[in-house]
Amino acid sequence: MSRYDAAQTEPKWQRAWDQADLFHAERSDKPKYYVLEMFPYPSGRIHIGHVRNYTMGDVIARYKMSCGFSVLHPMGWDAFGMPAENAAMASGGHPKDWTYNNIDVMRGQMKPLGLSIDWSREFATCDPEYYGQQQALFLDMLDAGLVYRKPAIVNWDPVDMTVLANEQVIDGKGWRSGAEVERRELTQWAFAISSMAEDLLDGLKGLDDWPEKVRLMQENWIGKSRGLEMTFPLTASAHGHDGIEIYTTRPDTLRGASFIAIAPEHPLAKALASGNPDLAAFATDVRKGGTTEEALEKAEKRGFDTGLTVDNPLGGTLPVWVANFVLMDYGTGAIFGCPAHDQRDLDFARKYGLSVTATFKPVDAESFEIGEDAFVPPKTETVSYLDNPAGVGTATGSEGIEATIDWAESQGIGTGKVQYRLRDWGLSRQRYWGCPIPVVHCDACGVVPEKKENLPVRLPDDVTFDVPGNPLDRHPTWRDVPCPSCGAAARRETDTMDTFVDSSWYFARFTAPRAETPTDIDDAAYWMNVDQYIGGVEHAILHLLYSRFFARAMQKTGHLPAGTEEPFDALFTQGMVTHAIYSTKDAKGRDVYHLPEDVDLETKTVRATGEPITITPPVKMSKSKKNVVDPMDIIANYGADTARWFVLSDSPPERDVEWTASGAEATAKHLARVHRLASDIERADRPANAADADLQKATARAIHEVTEGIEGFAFNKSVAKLYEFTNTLHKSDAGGDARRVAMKVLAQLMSPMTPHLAEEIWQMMGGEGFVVSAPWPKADPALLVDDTVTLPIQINGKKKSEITVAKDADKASVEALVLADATVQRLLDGAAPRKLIVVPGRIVNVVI
Ligand code: ANZ
Ligand code: ZN
Repeated sequence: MSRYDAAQTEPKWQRAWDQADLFHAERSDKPKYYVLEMFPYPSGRIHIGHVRNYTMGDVIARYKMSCGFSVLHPMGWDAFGMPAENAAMASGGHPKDWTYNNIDVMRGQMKPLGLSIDWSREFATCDPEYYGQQQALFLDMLDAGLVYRKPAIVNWDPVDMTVLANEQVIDGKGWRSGAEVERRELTQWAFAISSMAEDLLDGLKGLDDWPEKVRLMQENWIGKSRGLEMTFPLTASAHGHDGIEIYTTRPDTLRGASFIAIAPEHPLAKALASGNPDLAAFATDVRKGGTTEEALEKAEKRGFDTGLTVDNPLGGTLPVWVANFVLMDYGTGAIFGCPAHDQRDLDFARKYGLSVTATFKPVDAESFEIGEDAFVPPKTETVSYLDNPAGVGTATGSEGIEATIDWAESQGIGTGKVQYRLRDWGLSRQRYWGCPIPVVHCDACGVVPEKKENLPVRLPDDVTFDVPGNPLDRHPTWRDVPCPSCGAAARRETDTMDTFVDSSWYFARFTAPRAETPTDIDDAAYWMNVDQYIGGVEHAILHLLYSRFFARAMQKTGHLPAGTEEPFDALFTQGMVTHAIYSTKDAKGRDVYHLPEDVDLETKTVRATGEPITITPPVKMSKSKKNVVDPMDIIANYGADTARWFVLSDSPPERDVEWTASGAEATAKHLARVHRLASDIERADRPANAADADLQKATARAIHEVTEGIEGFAFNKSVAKLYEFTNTLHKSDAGGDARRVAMKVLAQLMSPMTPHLAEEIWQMMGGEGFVVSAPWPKADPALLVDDTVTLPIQINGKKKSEITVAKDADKASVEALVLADATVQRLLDGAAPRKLIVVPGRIVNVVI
């Protein structure tokens, strides 16, 4: 019998599956199952994280297929985005060529993994057939008021004269020009996602099969809070403003207010700046540094005293400042600062010498003073109010807030208001490689939607990237078109859509990828929702929130049937694949990293130079640390089944798994051993005997536990059980027939994880058809009943030990076993027990 040769076996079965068109998803009268892994960005090569992600999906898909479901398991490409444009800028090619080449390469790398994907449904989001339908969807959403135009702040690179994405702003500077980035106001398209904030929050409650942490992240992102809106009248009105409206979530700190701060873009600030060059200069200056949350968070607190004051309804006046940390697009763009209970306000107050007054203190504090740290207890904590306008004494923050809102409303100085952190989703991007926004700007008609029959609005191919900025802006024959409404000369919108749009509805498109409309409602009704969605936790906020918004929007515009507003029934976020880091130091003491294949782990040295290496504990694989393994190398060396089995073993799927060369080696050996065992069993012809029953029981247990592991997303447990069952089968003295039956079951149980080897063994054992098409084995419940029982041993009334005995063991043999128990022997210390009472099936009592 020849050795197991994955290199020859795996392609053979892949061809056979292809020829049988086994994974073609079809609507049928069978129950359906839709399993989806987050589709990849075509960066150029697949990495081991992809392998883990797709293998998990494949386990589910193959398992469900065997369980008799009509399975949809598609794959596509999240293909628009900046890296393609960057590559074009760096090496002169075209983003389209770069992208489609990468897709070809990655598809070619994915196929050898033997995934049960319906490749006939494949699409890339940069296919005009896809983005054309996205444009149709956009127009319907425009019609429904779900997308609109509004002024928005963007990162502006003053040297390259272009808008930058947040990730193109590095330390406040443009990534290409190195110029200090400014914030600029432009008119941008936005999806009205905040109008659905309450519904998006509410929907989270029903998502029982989502990780709790993801639901929490969504909840925090939506950020519902109740606060108070109130106006502080200006002591003397200025530029037509009589007062400043603020929003606060801590009205209970009103007595500690020491200043009013408004955003640099606040209408009052703008009006003041027009007559005050110093303020204008201040506003320009603080605009530098970009719009990223991180940049705003890190930026030093800076203010400009306007000299104006407001009257505080609680008495006295407060100065009005313009401050860089107040955002125009949140609340009212104005706040009152209470330094005692907000760190940001405290830093600001200390810097500019503003007063600090506490409004509450810890309940047990005798003396209380604010130093460098603001006192910011959670709202649920009980505090002692020092001076609350509503007369609150000792209460939780939430109680204090509610009471103060009620009081403010009764006094007519403010109104309670629910506020969400969630902003509308700005989708305009000033770049080429994205889905064109299908509208035309006409001087006479304004913004005119492109006619649906003219979709897709295709990206022009003849563009160059030798000058910064968006090539669509300088492409006259593409840009200049007649107005679809009046026919006058007009201009196409040259902004394209945020690539998050592309990934917000692809799961729906997979249900009818060639439809002439965004979806086919019957197909969507059959296949939706996604039963199991699998992906990285890095997409736990935006991608999932946007998809949930799109599902609702698509329902409103008739593209999805009822019941799909939560499109992902179950979500699983898998852990990463990690690897140790190997490094040495160069002459200057800097770290030099080495690829795993370049080091000898036995001598802990670099192969080429013999230098000793330092080994740093495993972390996420990254090219910069060279702690990477290429899945293609693994497949070339050991085969896909080894890679698949390894990434599922050892760690629970939600945790990180450490890739080691020795682990891969051991996996390959194990799989070869399973194959050898199958060869032995194929030939062996031992007669039926007493060991058959034990093997049958072990088989039933294996079916039960492997199935439980798959159903419960604990693939590592299934893998562990399969190791154990293989050993049992290896050692079993059962007859040839019993062993063949057990081996067939082993092949079936391994099939979701190592499909190629499983097909091979299934065939050797004379299985009919493909193992993946064979019905999933069922464990005979009678064989699962445990026929042993564990009895506690009480000594003088206290439980001291326990024994496991056969259920039908007689009293005498139980007594003998009790007396042989190590703990009992130690406590008896050679003496005989005064009494020994066995209650069969329940307990053993010993009196000494
Ligand atoms: C007074 C106050 C006192 C505040 C205190 C906090 C602590 P959340 O809860 O996240 O919604 N705020 C309001 N609008 C803002 C804006 N446009 N830019 C920057 N900050 C703004 O945050 C609401 C709190 O953030 C509000 O409550 C306000 O400061 C600030 F001891 O008002 B607070
Ligand atoms: Zn017109």
